[in-house]
Amino acid sequence: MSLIKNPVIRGFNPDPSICRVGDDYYIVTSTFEWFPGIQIHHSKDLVNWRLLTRALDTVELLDMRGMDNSEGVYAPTLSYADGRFWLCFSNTHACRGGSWMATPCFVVTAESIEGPWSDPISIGNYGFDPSMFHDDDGKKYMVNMIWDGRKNTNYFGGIVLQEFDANNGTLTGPIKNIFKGTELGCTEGPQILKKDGYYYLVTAEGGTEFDHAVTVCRSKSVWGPYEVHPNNPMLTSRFKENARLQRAGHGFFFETQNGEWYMTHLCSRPLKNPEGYQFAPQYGSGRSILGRESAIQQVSWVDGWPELAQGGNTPFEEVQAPDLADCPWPTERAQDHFDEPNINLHYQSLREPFDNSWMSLTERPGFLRLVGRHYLYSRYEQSLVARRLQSFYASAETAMEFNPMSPLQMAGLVVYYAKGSHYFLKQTLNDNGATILQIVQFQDDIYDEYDEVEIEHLGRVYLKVDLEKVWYQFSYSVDGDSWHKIGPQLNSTPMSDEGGPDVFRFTGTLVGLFAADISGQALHADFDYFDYQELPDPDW
Ligand code: 6LW
Repeated sequence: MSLIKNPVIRGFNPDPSICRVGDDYYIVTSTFEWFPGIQIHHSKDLVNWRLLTRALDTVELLDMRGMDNSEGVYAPTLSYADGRFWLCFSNTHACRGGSWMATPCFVVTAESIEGPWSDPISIGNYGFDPSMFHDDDGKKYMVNMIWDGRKNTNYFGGIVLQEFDANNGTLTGPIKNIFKGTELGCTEGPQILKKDGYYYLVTAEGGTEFDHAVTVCRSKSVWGPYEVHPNNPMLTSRFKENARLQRAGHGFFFETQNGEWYMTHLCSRPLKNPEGYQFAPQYGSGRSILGRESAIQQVSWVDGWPELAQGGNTPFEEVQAPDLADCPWPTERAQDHFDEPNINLHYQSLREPFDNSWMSLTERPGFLRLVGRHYLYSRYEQSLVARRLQSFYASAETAMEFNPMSPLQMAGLVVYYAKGSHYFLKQTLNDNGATILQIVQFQDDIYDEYDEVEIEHLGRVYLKVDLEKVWYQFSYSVDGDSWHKIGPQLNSTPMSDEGGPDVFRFTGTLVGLFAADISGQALHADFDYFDYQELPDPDW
């Protein structure tokens, strides 16, 4: 019998929402400020998952210009009814003070999971985790968290329900607060499931850090009153420092075509303090450098309540797979030579779509050309093409051709968590006009440069970064053969959800290629390939 190995979708894939249509399973996950918005993953056996597509790929569908770190798309939810997929999401602007967020919420629909998606329809701006419940009498309801806006409630006000008139594309009738939440607080991520005459309202509680949890309650009426699960929370890692999957919460239940029950949830795999290295103590003792990830548990129903089939309420790393035929996906090619007509699905850009004005695969066939724009420490117009780091042991390599004429022009290889939290290896000129390579470390919004290395410019330079859990090491080569380390080992853990004082750290680390030019000349850099490799991980 096969096993499901958690997390099933690794590296910056939080807030999973699952939807089964026939024998196809889809999980959508949050993308925050990364474009295109909403990752859609596909599986036929719950064991093997592949990234299939992303939904929000135009500015009309998702306008995130100027948004800050960890703003943008929060907790999308996918459902299927009336021959269509329904995808709800919010496009969130956060108030760093914490007391409110501007959270316009939308639903888009499509007949095919690969789109095209309809224009966004507004479903209010109560909170940031909207979902759509399709009742069997044909009615539809928008379910969402609502703000309270006061500090003593942690700003969270419970879960609201309102009917959605699909013919007119509008919310209609009364809005009711159907669940104030339990003492765990921070009630969010609501979704409703109907089973055997009960409405089950499933929410995420405790906050998405180490106290996270799945809360379940049920009612005979969709409008409530809802009673809480007798063994609530039915899933959590809180107070369980030894649990390998931490921060478990934000779940939802689903049934296979053969009547077996499972649930999805988010989790993280925080790294421990390396020997001799002190974390800033105020942010806890673990660091999630890959962000939050998606996992699956088996579920059984006891007296009309869902429980983990393997017992207890701690997430399991290995879970019995359902009785479905194995469906592995072809191994993806590690080295991308930029010789396909479209950019590889794994890449994302910051806040804006890929656009010929700044990136091209055709200007010079076989190369990715990036036109230098703003520095990476900006919320506007970065020329950055990046993919998720999805393993604690990985490497990324490129060959770059770039001819800077000014220290204000730079291009290279970057590991990026947030605009004030990224490390890069750049090629540029120094003030003497010599071509140099240099490591830059941005940490907690503070910019640091390491010693520059002068290179004789040969038109092409090879750049590489290796990740071994808590350490990044950059290196370079001028012939693609003999490699030289550049800069010290850089600690990976400040680039994590817990790595800084900003509470809005919800994403994960990406590795990518960039070009920047603030000289006004919009100089381009050409990249011949990008080789991302995941290496064996003895721990996972
Ligand atoms: C998301 C919320 C949550 O909107 O974290 O863990 C927020 N749950 O439901 C950001 O991902």
